[in-house]
This record gives sequence, structure tokens and C-alpha cells, in this order.
Amino acid sequence: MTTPALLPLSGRRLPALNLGASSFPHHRATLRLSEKFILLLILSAFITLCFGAFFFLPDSSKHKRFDLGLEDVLIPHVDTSKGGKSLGSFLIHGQGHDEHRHREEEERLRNKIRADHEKALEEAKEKLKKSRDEIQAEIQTEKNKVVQELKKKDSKPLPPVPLPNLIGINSGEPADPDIREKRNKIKEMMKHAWDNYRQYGWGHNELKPIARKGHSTNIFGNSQMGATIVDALDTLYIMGLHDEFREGQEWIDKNLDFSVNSEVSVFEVNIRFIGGLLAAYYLSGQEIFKIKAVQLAGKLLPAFNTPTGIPWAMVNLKSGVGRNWGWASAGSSILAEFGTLHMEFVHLSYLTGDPVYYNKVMHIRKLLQKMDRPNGLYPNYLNPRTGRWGQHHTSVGGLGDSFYEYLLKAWLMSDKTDTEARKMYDDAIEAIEKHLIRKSNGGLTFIGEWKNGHLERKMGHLTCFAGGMFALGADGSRDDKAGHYLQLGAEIAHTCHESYDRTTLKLGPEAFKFDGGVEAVAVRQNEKYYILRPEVIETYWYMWRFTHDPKYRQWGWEATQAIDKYCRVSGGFSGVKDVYSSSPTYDDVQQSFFLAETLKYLYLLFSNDDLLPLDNWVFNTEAHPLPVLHLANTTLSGNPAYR
Ligand code: DMJ
Repeated sequence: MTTPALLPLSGRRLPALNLGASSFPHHRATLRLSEKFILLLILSAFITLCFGAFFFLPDSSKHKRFDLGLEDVLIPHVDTSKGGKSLGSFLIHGQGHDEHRHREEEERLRNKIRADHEKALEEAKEKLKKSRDEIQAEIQTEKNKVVQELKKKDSKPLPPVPLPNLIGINSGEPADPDIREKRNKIKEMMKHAWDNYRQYGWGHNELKPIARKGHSTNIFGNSQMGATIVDALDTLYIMGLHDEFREGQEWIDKNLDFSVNSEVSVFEVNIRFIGGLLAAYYLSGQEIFKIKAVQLAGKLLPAFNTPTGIPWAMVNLKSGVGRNWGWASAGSSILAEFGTLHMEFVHLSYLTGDPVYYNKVMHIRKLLQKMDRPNGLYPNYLNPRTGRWGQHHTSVGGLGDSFYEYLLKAWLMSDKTDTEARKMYDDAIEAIEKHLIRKSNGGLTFIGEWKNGHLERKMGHLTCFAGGMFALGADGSRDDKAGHYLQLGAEIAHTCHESYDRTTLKLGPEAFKFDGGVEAVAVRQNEKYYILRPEVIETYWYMWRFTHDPKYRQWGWEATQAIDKYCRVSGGFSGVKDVYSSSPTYDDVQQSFFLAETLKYLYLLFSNDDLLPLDNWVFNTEAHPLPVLHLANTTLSGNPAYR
């Protein structure tokens, strides 16, 4: 976890710097070669099998056979229930007349194998006479047929469901001209990010703004799923960039295809794609987004096929085979990953009337409730085979963060009826406050990380989201400690602002220490980067909504200017490798969350509160707004939507 290649990116890992950019033309070439190779491999395997069967089939008239039970697999089964016998039992018991029948049967089989073998050889010869392009075209035709079939299956209309009350989809235009101007500047930055992605990275997952080409990482698998398009849609919508929104919608309609042989992160695909599609659906009412979200969710479900029901971190969208990250403690799944599915999955059940999604996430919750928690803390790692915790590390930043966020938001999203989630949140936050939150010598409140029995006095940029979470959870807190939690949110916001203010670029580092005379400053070189992350701005926005203290707009504006000055390049926006250097180098990645989250939170910070009011909308961890479901007096499974 210490090398850049293993650093958590989104509450989770991900190569932050030196991301191995995949060049897609190259991928396509590899695909062509491997397809041909696989075809030849299958043919030769088949021929070998035929030869093997033909030459090595034992002559049972000479040798006594042992029934190894393989006949059911290798030889067509004879239905014994109709007085027949399996070929295996003929071989063992064959005598006299039986032996004669057996020899005939064997001869018949030999002839069949010979004929099949010759046919296969002919077909292989025919195939090899064809040019590479012809073979490629045939494969493509077959693939298209399969895709069309799947599409037909997947595009079944969904049952109509009454939409929740959608309040506050308006312009939120501020009256103050200065605030309006700032908001327009942020919209212009969004346009710059989108236009360049449109021009140089269209359809790819992300953009390399300096190389001016597409970019991707392992979280999206090996295919072009247009992550930036899906992630950006709702931001475009609320900013009133409707032409751009329509372009994105058209791409999704025509190109977004999940029947791909690609291994993706369940968590990332859920928060960015399913969350993004659902938010786009609720905001715009366009059915296509709902349909795509449901199709994709179906592809994630096989990830839950583990002995415990705790999903794998990754799943192959085509085969449904799942596995965990190689770096995670003892084959574990990650708390912030399997614990960050609830909001989207409840909405999927709501929209489809199918409880399967809801049941999956409730199963995870039930399992977690039953487990012992060291010091009341949830460790970051849980083994999906054994149901046991891995290493006892606890974090409110990478690997843990959004699990806590989703407990609170599950309660909010249920119109505060899911009191079980609220209780789990309250218990968790109490333990966090007791064991992880400290004040530095200089008076800065920070959230450290628990590692094998001791507190590491280090806080990540990711952890800064917690300021907003504490403020959001203040109302409804146990023992009426609303004031306390709002204050805690304000202190975290202050600390995170300090982490920005103490750098040369006025942009925050990835992680900062409170140790050995250092306060809110990164010490290690590989913690000095800023990759366009949103968490600090997210907290400014929540604090602004709850307090209207002008300092949050001021801090948000400082961050806007710093991003525009140091991260903007002519081909988009890039992360920087060292926020303490006056001549920083770029990482050349425009992250999709920059459009989904960073720019959205900034825009909302300079908008009126009636744009997406927090009483009616809950933002998922990728800043995709989902409406509160007013399910009062009913349990989810008793909701009429579940037919
Ligand atoms: C985003 O993908 C989400 O906010 C996630 O929960 C954690 N952080 C990244 C961006 O930093």
C-alpha cells in the first residue's frame, strides 16, 4: 500500500501516478490476434480430443474395464430408468449377446468420432483458406448476433413505478452578481473539461489532457465504457449544459454495452455508473438511463456469489467470475467497497420492483451486525470466504470512508425510517470519535488511522469528506448532540483547509501528518500529489448549506482559482505531482470524478440552496443525487413497488 501503484484512489486503491494508460487501438489489435488464436486453439483442441478418443478407446473385449464413472461425462448417457444401462455398466457386465451389442455400439461410436473428426478437419481447412479479414468478419458477425440477442433480452420494459417527489431541479441562480460570476466561471471550467474529453477522449473512460488521448485504469476493466460521460451527466444537467447532456445520452443509448469480457471494480462501477445513470434518470426522466442502470446491475450480481454473500471486489461482466484485489489483506473484500452499495441497490429495487438488489445489501448489513468489532471499530478488511476480519486496520479515509457515509445516507434516503442504519452510524461514529479523532499540538482536529493497535497520526485527503458527513448527520444524532457534530464538521473543514493553505499551490496533498512537529503537511514524496479530488470542497459545501458562514465560499473560491491556475492545461485539467513545488509536473489524467464531484460541489457552493435541497436529495459517494424515498409506514419489501 505504500507504492504509488497501490495507493488507494477512491476510497480504495488505484494507481494514482504513473497509471498504466492502456492504448485502445493496441487493445483492439491484441483482441484480433487473440480471437484468431483462440479459434485455432479450439479447433486444434477438438481435433486432439477426437484423435485421443479414436486411438485410445480401450477394446473391452480384451481387457476387463473398471467403471470410473467418467462415461457420464465423456459418452452420451443411456437412460437406465427405461430399462437401459449406461455404457459403463455394459462394459462391466457385457457377456455373450451383450458383448456383441457392445461391440456394435463401440463400432458405431468409432465411426461417429471418425466422421466428426473428418468434418472438423474439413472445417478447419476451409477456415484456414480464408483471409484474416474474412475470419475477423465472421467472428464479428457472430459477436454481433450474440450482442443483439442479449440486447433483446435486456431491453424488456421495466414495470412502471411512481416517481418520488422530485423537488428542486431548478437553476439555483444566485441573485448576487459576484456569486453569479463565480458560478459561471465554474461552469466554464466544466465546459473546458467536457469539450476536451469530447474532442480527445470520447468513449474512453477518462482523458489524458496533455497527451490528448483516452485514458483508463484497472477499475474500469479493459473496455471503453465512457466513464467520464456517465459520471458527468448530472453535473451537465444541473449546470444547464443541455446540448452536452444530449450528446452524452446519445452515446450511452448507442454505445454503452455491458456484455463485454471485462473485469471491473464492483464498487467503482456502482458509484460512478449505476449512481450516475440513476441520477441522470431522476433528473431528466429519460428511460434509457434507468434501463442501462438495471442492465448493468444485473451484471454485478454474480459478484455476490461467495460463501458469505460479501461480494468480490471485481467481477468479469461477461463470465460473472469474481475475485479480490491481490493486495488486500488475506484475500479480503474491502469495507468501503462492499459497504458502499446500499443507496444504489435500494433505488434499483424501488425502480424495478425486484427485491433482489435490496436483499443483497441487507444481507451484508445483517452479517456486519453480527460480527464482533474490536473497540467498536469496523476493520477495513473482511474475508468473503470465511466471514472473518482481515488485518485490524480502521480508517475513515481510503478503504473505510464511504461505508460510514452510506449508513447515514441509508437513513436519510429512507426518509429517516431506516433507524437500524442510523443506529449503526451512531455507534460507529462514537467509536471513531473515541479512538481515532484527536487534536494536534497546534489545535487542529484530525482523524487518524487505527493500525494493529495504535493510532497513526496521519489523515488522507479522502478523509476530509467526513467534515461534511458529521454536519449532515448532526440533525437526528443520539442524545441530541447536533451542535457537537456540526462543530466537529467545522473543525475537520478547518483542518483540511489548512492542509491546502500550507502548500505552495494552495491545493491539498493526498495525505498529511500530525507528528514530529509537522501539522497538516505531507512528509513523504508519494503523498504530495493532488489528483483533482473533491472531498475538501464537498465538506465546504455541506458546511455552507448548514451554516451559511461565508468563509466556506471563500475557501471554495481559493480552491477554484488554484485548480484553474495549476491544473488547467489547454487539453483539459490534470492532477499535479507535488503541491509544494512551485513548478509542479502533471500526472496527465483528468479523473472522471473531477466532473462528477469536484466541479459539481463547487457549482452548488455558489448556487442557491433550493437547487437540490438536502431534505429531498441524498448524494451518493460520487456526488450523484438520488431522491429521498418516502416509504413511511411501510417496509421496503412491503412497498407496492415490489410486486
Ligand atoms: C470518488 O470516486 C468517490 O468520492 C469515492 O467515494 C472516494 N473518492 C473518489 C474521489 O476522490
